[in-house]
Amino acid sequence: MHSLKLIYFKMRALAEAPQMLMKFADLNYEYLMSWDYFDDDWEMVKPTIPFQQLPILVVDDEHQIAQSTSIMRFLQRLAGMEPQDPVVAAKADAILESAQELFRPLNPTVNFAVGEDFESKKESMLPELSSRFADLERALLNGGEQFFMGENPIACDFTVYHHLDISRNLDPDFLGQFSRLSEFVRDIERIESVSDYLNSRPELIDVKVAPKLVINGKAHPTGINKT
Ligand SMILES: N[C@@H](CCC(=O)N[C@@H](CS)C(=O)NCC(=O)O)C(=O)O
Repeated sequence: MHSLKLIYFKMRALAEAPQMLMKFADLNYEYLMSWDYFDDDWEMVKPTIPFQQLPILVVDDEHQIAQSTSIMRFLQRLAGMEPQDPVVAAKADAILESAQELFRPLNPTVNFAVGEDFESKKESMLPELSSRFADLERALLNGGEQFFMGENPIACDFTVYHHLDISRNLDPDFLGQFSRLSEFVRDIERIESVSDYLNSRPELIDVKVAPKLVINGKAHPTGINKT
């Protein structure tokens, strides 16, 4: 078994899907803030890691895997959840990449933007969000299964879930326009190991006012620095 350490910041963003997958697949891991793992400020750490951004997954205290979708594919392989048919695997990848493209500007806006800036970013991203959500809804309907690639969730499902979930912090009513996606979200949330994770993760509060994560009972401003 590999030792797994997921390194990230104080944000509800790219560390969600890998943690959901690891909980679902019962893979042991540690989640560490950048400053706790590297014992240094981000500006010192940044130039020393593969693509100068987080998350990274540190495997066996030796290998640093960068890029969220690479991390998801690696974890999926470790967990034996990877589709064996190359065509199915490629279609799953297309879902994964299409969901990952929702990251920006959705996640930074929810985690950091406030006031007028939040509202204007929200208004300008809604058409693009609407189009991509419609694509994902169609993929689910055409697949005719409970999850994107069958009766069990795999990497792409957790990545899609995260971006649908965080859209509710942008606009609580938006996801509801997509009934099949809403059903998908409920199905993911019904999985016990996943709901345990969702219910115990740091709460994201004061979105669009002064966003914070409540970690061990203390509210910390979202960000890349130790507080
Ligand atoms: N393509 C990367 C994007 C990673 C990314 O944008 N990371 C941000 C945090 S969400 C980051 O490291 N920001 C600090 C910086 O760029 O200096 C992925 O999918 O993992």
